[in-house]
Amino acid sequence: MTDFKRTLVTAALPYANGGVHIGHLAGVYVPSDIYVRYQRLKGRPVLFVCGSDEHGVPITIRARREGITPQQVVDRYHAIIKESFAAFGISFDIYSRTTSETHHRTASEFFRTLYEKGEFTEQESEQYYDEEAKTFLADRYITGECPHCHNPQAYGDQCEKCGRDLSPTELINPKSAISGSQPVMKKTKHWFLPLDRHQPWLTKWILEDHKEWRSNVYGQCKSWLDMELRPRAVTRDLDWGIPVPVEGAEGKVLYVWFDAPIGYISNTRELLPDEWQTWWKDPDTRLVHFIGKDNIVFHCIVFPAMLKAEGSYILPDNVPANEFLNLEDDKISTSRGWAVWLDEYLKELPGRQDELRYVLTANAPETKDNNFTWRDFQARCNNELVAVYGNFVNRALVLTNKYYGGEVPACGELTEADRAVIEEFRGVKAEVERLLDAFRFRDAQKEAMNLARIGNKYLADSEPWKVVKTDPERVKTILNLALQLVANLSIAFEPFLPFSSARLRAMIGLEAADWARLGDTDILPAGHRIGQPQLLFEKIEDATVEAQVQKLLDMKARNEAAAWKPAPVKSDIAFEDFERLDIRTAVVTACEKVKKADKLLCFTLDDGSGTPRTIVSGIAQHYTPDALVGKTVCFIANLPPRKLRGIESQGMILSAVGPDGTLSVITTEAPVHPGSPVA
Ligand code: B3M
Ligand code: ZN
Repeated sequence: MTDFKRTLVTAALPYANGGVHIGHLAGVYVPSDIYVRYQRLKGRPVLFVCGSDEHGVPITIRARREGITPQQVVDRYHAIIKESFAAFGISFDIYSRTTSETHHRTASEFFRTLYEKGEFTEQESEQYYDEEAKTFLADRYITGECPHCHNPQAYGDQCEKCGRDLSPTELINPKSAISGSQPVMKKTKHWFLPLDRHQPWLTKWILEDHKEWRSNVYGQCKSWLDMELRPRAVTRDLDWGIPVPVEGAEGKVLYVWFDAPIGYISNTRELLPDEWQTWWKDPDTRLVHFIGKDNIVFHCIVFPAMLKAEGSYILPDNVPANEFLNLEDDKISTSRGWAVWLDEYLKELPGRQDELRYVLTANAPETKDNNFTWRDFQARCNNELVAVYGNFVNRALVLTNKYYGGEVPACGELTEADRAVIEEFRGVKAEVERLLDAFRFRDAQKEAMNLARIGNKYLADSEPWKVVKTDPERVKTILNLALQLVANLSIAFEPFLPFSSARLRAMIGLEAADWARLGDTDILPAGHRIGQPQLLFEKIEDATVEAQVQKLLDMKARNEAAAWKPAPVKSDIAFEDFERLDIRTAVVTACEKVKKADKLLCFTLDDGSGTPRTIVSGIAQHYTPDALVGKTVCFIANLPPRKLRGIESQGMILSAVGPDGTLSVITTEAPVHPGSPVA
């Protein structure tokens, strides 16, 4: 690691068709920010580039849906995203965007270079074309019946009902989502990056030269390479994107995943117009891509193949991709609204950025998916940040103000216990650095938190508030050491918790976070004056957490209601068939759970015949036994009796399926005689 002259860090370019949520922060942006802050603190030359990814079909779909232009969509979200990152202290050196002029120029030049070097193959294929709208249709713009589950609203790339991946030609009765017309197949030419040609060197470069990559990254690359790489289209028939800069490519744009990674280069070029090539072409640069696991193939196989084909660029040295973060045990989903959006978090929990940075790092999905719950967020804030870190700092500063008017007391004779504590916290620096250099941010933060645990224990064991009565000189040494520990904490936590670290340094009158001083026991000299202590962290109250959980549940219910579509109507039946059905009402006179059957209830009904009727129904998860007693229900009377768990059931009680699968029995709007026919 140390034989590079500089480190170029990129963070995945977020799509500008929505905000950023805690999954993005946990997966990419907090880890990359920790890493870059640490490099800067070590005095190592480092550049941190990112920007909005503003092309691609999802953006055009949102634009159509909202009746605005794609540019208006990306302008809105580029601003929201940029502001959210700044508010969370994600310290990019540049946050630009792929609709910038510099990016269009850089991506076009990049494509032309590969084109002129013959690095592309050209292939003609057939694609659905909308003759009314006069445009080729991207997969997402074609809808039709899913061949597997017959969902009438499946998309050309996927059926969201059964989850199957589809190709447009598999859809039954395909329709254009633009004009609604039946699309036709039309020939079209595209350019391909022949990844198969790059298979030999990619295999060696990854599987032999980069065994040190994280196991989840290495494993995914290996499975792609084992499947034999195939040519990948780098152009699309779309009107939103970077026009393909060659003759005969009218109406075509660069595929978004071709242009987006070049965004890292153009952002660097925008930041350093004269030096960007040193950062991207000098082998003394170490290139590190921070991404989520869904982007591994683009950053470890496709983009390196592009860079290699162009010929003058360096290749990534490491790609520490994180796995996914779930939210309250469910996948984060922007379409279902199941997410904690940064801009909303900032409004609802103002000034709590470090708490979220801390918890997302403590739970970081570094090698496997992990889960965020608001209860765990509250527990970690209250039991770790407040009760350990904040409490230690507060006690050290309060006692120093109380006994010495805020002046750091001189350190006297050290006891064995003092030396042991100094030994312990001197070891923290090397361990934090080893872990950060290995991209192990969870463990590194835990190690930094150890400093606070050491401090807390030191004060609890040495009890200066008691010793002051009998040996005031001793207390000076205790508090001097405690204050050195506090100063060390304000430096050690700088990469992880920049906001509270700055606040703490202001409280103790420490100018800057000088990483070289980490581990020292003379950072605050005797006589140095500290300020008045304020609480470094405030407790997270139950009400705050309950409100956030309720907000998620409300959002989920709203989205499910909005997304709900009735099943297609079954094929017609003859009226006579309907007349053969004997549906009538009855009053529930008794109900009990069926033993050893958690879904079944056994109803006794008065159906007006004078003989009680027994019906077993699978609604025990939706009704308690006594909930329907006395109520009118509708049932099918002329089904043959059937034995369920040894009980003869004479009919079927009718119910409808509610929003989240709950069942609701069918009843009458006004009282009727039991046994009244339902028509
Ligand atoms: N825009 C983000 C994603 O797939 C994608 C990353 C581009 S990085 C060059 O969620
Ligand atoms: Zn389906």
